[in-house]
Amino acid sequence: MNNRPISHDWFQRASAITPGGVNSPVRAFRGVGGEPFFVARAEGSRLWDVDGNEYIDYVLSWGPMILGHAHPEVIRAVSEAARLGTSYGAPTPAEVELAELVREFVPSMQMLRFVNSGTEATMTAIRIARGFTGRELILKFEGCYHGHGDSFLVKAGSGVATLGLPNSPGVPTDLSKLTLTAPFNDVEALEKLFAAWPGQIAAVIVEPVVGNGGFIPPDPAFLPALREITTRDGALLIFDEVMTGFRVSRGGAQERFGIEPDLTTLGKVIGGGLPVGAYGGREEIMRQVAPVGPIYQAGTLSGNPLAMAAGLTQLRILRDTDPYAELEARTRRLLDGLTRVIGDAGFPVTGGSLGSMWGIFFSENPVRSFAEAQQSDVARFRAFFHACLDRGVFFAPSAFEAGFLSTAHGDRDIDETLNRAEDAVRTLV
Ligand code: HOZ
Repeated sequence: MNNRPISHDWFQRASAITPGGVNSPVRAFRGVGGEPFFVARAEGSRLWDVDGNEYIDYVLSWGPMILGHAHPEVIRAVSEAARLGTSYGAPTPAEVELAELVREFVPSMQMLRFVNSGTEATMTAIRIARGFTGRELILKFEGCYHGHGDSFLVKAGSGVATLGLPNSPGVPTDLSKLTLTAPFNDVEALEKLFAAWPGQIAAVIVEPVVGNGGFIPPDPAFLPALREITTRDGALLIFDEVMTGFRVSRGGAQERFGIEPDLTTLGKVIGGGLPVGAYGGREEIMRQVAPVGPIYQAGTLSGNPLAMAAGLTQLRILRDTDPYAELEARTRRLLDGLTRVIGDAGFPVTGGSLGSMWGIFFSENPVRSFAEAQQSDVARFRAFFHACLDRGVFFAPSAFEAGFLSTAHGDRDIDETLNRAEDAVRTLV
């Protein structure tokens, strides 16, 4: 904290007016101890705090900044849009253009609608699944986080896991009874739940690659089994691609693994750093949404012109430059380097990456489920996090969050990160 006195003052002031001093729990650093730094500005791969410290940023606003911070073309598009007005509450061409572009990337989203966050997208997706199937149960996986909607705060990941809160007070018991849970990557448990509740599960919702319980990839058989079981039973399959969308490949996890879900939820990247989410899927399902169908969802700021401008620009750049092979290779280099540096120092470590999403656990064995993630050495992660932060490398402040990489992260960033991590790891016991 010594080198962040101004952040400390802001944190004191923030804590007096906002719970935990932050507007989203994981940011408070409770998962790693200490106090968060307050950001002054960001550019490319770097962040600067109000004390003037510089960090190589692997949080990237928790995913959306795939082109790095303050990309000049995105900033120009947002500035130009702002001059034309910041919100109309009436349709604009940019909404149509962005929707068409999203569908080009993710063709299973035959129709889609924009909302303001991933949470709104997932809340709506299960409402649609329930309305479409006439069933009430939903099934999610332990450690997966689908935003803070009531139905999802059951054995959830992200901040819920970071703070060790199994469930949240305020969620009606009768509602949480409608949420069934199974361990990620456990097909047998899934089969058992479908056998116990035949024809009653409206949807299975999944992070196809878990990012909110730390980075946990699916076993090769897992997603195909999900598709097969849901189709057989008449339940919908919802891929929550808020983290994986435009990240693990151009068309998200569904493209990477060749599985077509019925509904998809997106967020983060499609807003280029402004608040946007989207849900969409098969046309016959989406035509149930008001005003065409009876399932209601609405939002004054949905399709906000600034967010559409940022999203359109970011996605157009991704389409035109196709940086995916390079991003993936560089992310792999970072991951291999980190696991080598930590392993060479004698600490058990495991990790993985897909596209530009990655993660490590201080664990002897590969991590396939949230229960296994919880068995990793969280105390050592905390020490590593702080040692890296003190050396100007910002990893997610929780053992249960994925990391990201942007096109602005060059080899120099990776080299610097690995040198600093090597130095940081020497401080661990
Ligand atoms: N739940 C988010 C990451 N999985 C954290 C959001 C934030 O603090 O901004």
